[in-house]
Amino acid sequence: MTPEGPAIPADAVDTAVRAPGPVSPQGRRGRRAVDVPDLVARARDGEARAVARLISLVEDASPALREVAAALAPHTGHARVIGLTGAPGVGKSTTTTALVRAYRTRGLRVGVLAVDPSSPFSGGALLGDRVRMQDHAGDDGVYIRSMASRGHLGGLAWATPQALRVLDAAGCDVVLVETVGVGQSELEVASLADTTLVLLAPGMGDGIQAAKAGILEVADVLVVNKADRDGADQAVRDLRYTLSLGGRHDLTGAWRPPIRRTVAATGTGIDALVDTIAGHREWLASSGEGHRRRAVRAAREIEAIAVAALRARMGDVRGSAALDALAEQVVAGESDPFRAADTLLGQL
Ligand SMILES: Nc1nc2c(ncn2[C@@H]2O[C@H](COP(=O)(O)OP(=O)(O)O)[C@@H](O)[C@H]2O)c(=O)[nH]1
Ligand SMILES: [Mg+2]
Repeated sequence: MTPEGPAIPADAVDTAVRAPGPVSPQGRRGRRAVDVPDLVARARDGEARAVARLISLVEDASPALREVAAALAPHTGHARVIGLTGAPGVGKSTTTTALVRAYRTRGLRVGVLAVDPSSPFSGGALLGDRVRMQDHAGDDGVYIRSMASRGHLGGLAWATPQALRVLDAAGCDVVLVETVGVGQSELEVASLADTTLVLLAPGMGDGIQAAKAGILEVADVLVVNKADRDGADQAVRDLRYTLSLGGRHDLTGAWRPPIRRTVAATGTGIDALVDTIAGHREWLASSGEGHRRRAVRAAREIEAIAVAALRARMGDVRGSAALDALAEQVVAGESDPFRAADTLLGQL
């Protein structure tokens, strides 16, 4: 990570304008040249290894990234993206597992992106959760990927939308994105998802605390999980009260986030949750909000890529004669830094 922000390798965003550097054309890991159209075709046929390879390419910001993005684009826009966020331990992974089962029962193809370093999902396999996910092992209608490997939020913010595109193009009907609700990540998952589920559990931070954390603001559906435990009714009451205090949901015609109780560990309430998610999806379509969210999402992605490209070009400018000359003008009082910056931007 650079002081300016997430480190997006310059070759990922700016291959068209940069001369080939010391990096080998095969990529930083010295891999064989990538046959992108073949990979995309195989991923669309449901070949898990091709999906994995494509996600790795976008995650590692491979030089093939641009070609991958272009090849995927015509096949994207189908998957509905469901984000799950909440404090560690509330049951996000368990709920994700239960939702996978529910959607598979409905015959849908499901992708899972676990953007949570503590998640039991890893590399398409499950580490700590084998029993519950056993029924999905070897099921080619499910693709599970942990995004924890990059380790820092900036990298995940960059890689996650790209990984989503891969799963979308690979024919997933539903993509579940699990993000641990700390810091900025719940806001990021909300910006990625069509429908955001905020999970709470009795005794694990009540509704008011959640509101303080701003987490309710991003909720399309509130899930009180571990409803088998004492305090679930109180948690629901707290949430209702907090929601009644208003916020964005007060606007007429706005979606009012329903509160659902689940026992993810046993599957209780999961079918009702699936119905609620479907209801939200209908509202997204009828209100136009669904399209608006996707447009905002795309705009943010473009912005992030453009800013990274600009940074890469600034890197080339740093220490250049043109910048030195502008600096001398500012030192001499012949120019001011704003005018000089305009000049510099004009030269990029
Ligand atoms: N009693 C009870 N325990 C649950 C329920 N759902 C999950 N758990 C347990 O809570 C712990 C944390 O669950 P996990 O899904 O890993 O939470 P995450 O950190 O939010 O992903 C695990 O031990 C689960 O077995 C539930 O509905 N009831
Ligand atoms: Mg988890």
